[in-house]
Amino acid sequence: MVWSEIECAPREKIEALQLRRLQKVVERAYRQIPFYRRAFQRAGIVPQDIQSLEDLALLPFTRKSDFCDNYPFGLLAVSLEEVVRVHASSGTTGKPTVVAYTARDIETWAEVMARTLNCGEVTRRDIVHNAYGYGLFTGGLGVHYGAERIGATVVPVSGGNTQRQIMLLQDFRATVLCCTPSYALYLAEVAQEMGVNPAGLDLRVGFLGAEPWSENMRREIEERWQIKALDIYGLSEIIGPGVSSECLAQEGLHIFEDHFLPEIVDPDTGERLPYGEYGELVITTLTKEALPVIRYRTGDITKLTIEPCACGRTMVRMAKVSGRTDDMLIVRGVNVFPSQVETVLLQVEGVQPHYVIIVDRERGAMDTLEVWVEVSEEIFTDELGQLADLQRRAEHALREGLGVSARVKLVEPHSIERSMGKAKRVIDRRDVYGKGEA
Ligand code: DLL
Repeated sequence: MVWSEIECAPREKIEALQLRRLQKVVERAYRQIPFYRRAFQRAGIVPQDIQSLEDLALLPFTRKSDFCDNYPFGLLAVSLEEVVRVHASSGTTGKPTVVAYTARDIETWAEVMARTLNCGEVTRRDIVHNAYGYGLFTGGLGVHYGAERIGATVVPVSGGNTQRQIMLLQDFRATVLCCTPSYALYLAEVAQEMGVNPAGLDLRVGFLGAEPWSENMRREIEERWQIKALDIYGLSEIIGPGVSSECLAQEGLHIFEDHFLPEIVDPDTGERLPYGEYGELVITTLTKEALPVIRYRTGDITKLTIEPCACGRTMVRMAKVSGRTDDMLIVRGVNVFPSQVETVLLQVEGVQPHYVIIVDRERGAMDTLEVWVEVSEEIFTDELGQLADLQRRAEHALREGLGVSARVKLVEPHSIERSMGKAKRVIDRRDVYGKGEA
């Protein structure tokens, strides 16, 4: 059983609904948001030019940098009086990307998250262990409202305190696990260390996302926990989690297309690509009130298909995200731009602007972030106490600035390789996509 009839509707019906909604959202964006009005005018477009879904290609793109330029509330289509919630994720500069919701947007979000959980046949009899972070991150509250909408029992455990999470999983006998894939593996590892067999618990399905993960990692998680591990996708700018979800067929993620209109474009030229070709996912929101977004360049690489799915849903499916077009790293579900690391480091007195960022997946599970940075000559030749203090200050600044902890290794002046061209700032040792996979 699907959650909403529209998920299995004939394509013509879905597309007719999309066009009606698209015309409305374009009109609203033009009328209410000066940023869009200016962008449309530059492109020589008026809302009446949108007569078919293909006409979407006439509209200009929106990018993450547009959120930064209009920080914090410049892209809203409503007054703050109508906003009932804000969330935020990392931006390309020091400032976060701020997103906002009206009461109806929260309803829409609960609806698409209920559909997501329903894709794994979650019902009111289930107990949902929700280890996505609660707070400005959209993961925790997004899953929470969807699970409540279904009537399931939510355990709002959030991230961290891993041993306690294992105890709660045992005692409450949760049947559904929601967290990032790397945390799912780490949880399994900690359970084993505590002498608890993860496969012996009551979990049967996991909704894992917020970061890229490979089919190999899926196999590993499914085996250790003896669950079906489903991939869920979303991003704050569009709504949070709830943009698309795998069903139990595990053959791609159904995009909830009556709310989010997807396209695939060539990341270099912006040309639209046909079904089946890999490119950058671009999304237009069709129903968002507070923050309608037109042709958002997600930076995520995937492909679309409208082939029928075994589950009966007719909504377009996207392949597992296979990478990103920019240098954004995702560490334990938190977005981190190398430029942010630089901004933070350069505010710490005593370090030099020569650094590398090393991302790894320790003990096969949790992502770790390590920053190697050169120190000034004076400090280096000084006593050890000062170095230890500098390391602490740098680690503190990174944790505050990035929202995720990083280990700092202070290295000798001139020991980090200098670059002749584009500096290679990041060494990513996680093999997230799994070698040899499409
Ligand atoms: O990560 C929303 C979310 C929360 C999705 C919980 C799923 C579960 P942001 O913090 O704004 O929002 O980060 C969005 O994360 O553009 C992708 O690059 C990446 N991402 C999200 N889900 C997946 C996934 C949330 N399933 C950015 N596979 C997106 C690969 C993903 N990458």
